[in-house]
Amino acid sequence: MKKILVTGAFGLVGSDLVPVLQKKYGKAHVFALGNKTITKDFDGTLVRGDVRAKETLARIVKQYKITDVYHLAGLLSVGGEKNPDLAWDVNISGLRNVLELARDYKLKVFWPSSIAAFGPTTPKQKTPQHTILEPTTIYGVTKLTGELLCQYYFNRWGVDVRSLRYPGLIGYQAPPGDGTTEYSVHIFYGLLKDGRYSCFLKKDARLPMMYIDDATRGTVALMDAPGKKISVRTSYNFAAINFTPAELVAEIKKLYSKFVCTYDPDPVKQHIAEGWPQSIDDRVARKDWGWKHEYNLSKMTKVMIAGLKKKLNL
Ligand code: AKB
Repeated sequence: MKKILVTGAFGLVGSDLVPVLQKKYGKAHVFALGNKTITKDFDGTLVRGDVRAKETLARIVKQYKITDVYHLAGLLSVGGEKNPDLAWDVNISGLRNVLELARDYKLKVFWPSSIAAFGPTTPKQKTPQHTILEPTTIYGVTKLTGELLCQYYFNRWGVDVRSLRYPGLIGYQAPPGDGTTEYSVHIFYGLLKDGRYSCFLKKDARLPMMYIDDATRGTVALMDAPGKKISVRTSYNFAAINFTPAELVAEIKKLYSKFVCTYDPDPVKQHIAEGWPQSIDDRVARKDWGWKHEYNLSKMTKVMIAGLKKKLNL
C-alpha cells in the first residue's frame, strides 16, 4: 500500500490535494508535512519539517516507509521577487533533496512547475509544449531549473518523477498565496467581505487559469498513469480556461450586480503577468494520459462563491 508524503501540505494545492489523497488511500497513509503554516483543526497525520533539511526528510521517509511524494512546498512569483535567495533555496534545494531521496529510496514524485517557466519570448497564444523557455522572474528560473532537474533524475537515475505546469489555480480552502494570478482568489474575498475589490493587475491581463478541483484531479491522474504513457519528463503543459480580470468581474456581476472592482495595477505584478502566456496548448497531456478539464469560468465562479461563503460562515 502506498504511503504518501505531501510537502507544502497547507498551501493552495496541498489544502485541497491532501483530502483527495486521504479519501483515495486512507488517512493513515497520507503524511502532511508543514513548516510554518499549519491549518489549526487539520484532520490527518501531521509531520513537521523544512524541505531544505535533507536529514529531516530522510528520517520521515524511513520512519513512515514513504513510497510517493507530492512535493508542493515552494515560493510563488511575487514572494520570490521579494526574496530571491529564499526562493532559490526552498524551490531548488528542496526539490534536489526530494529527488536525491527518491533515487535512494525508490520514491515516486510529483512536483509542480508553472506557466512561470515561460517568459516574454515564448509565444503567448496556445503556447506549445516544446517552445522557448526564457523566464525573467526568479520563480520562473527555479521552475525551469526544476523541470530540467526532474528530467535529469529520470534519465540518469530512473527516478519516476512527474510534473505539470500549473496555470493560475483558484480555490478557497487555503488563503491566497503571494503570486500574480492570485488576484483571482483575492477578488472573491473582496466580493464577500466588502462588496468591492481593487485589482493589482490591469483589466485586460489575460492569463491561463484553472479551478483547484480540476488541478487536483489532473495531478492524481498523472500520478496514476502507466509509466509508458508519460512522454514528457520535464513538465506537461496543463490547461483549462483563461480570462482577464474584466471577464471575471463580468461573471461575478451576473450573480452580484452591485459588485465594484477598481484597477490599481502593481508595476511588479503587472510586469510579471505580461511576461507569461495568455493561453496554453496542452494537447500532449490530453493525448498521453487523457487530461480533460471540467470547470469553465461560470462553474468556477459559482463554486468559489458558494465554497468561500461557507468557509467564512457568511
Ligand atoms: C503565481 O502567480 O506565482 C502562481 C503561478 C502561476 O505559478 N500562481
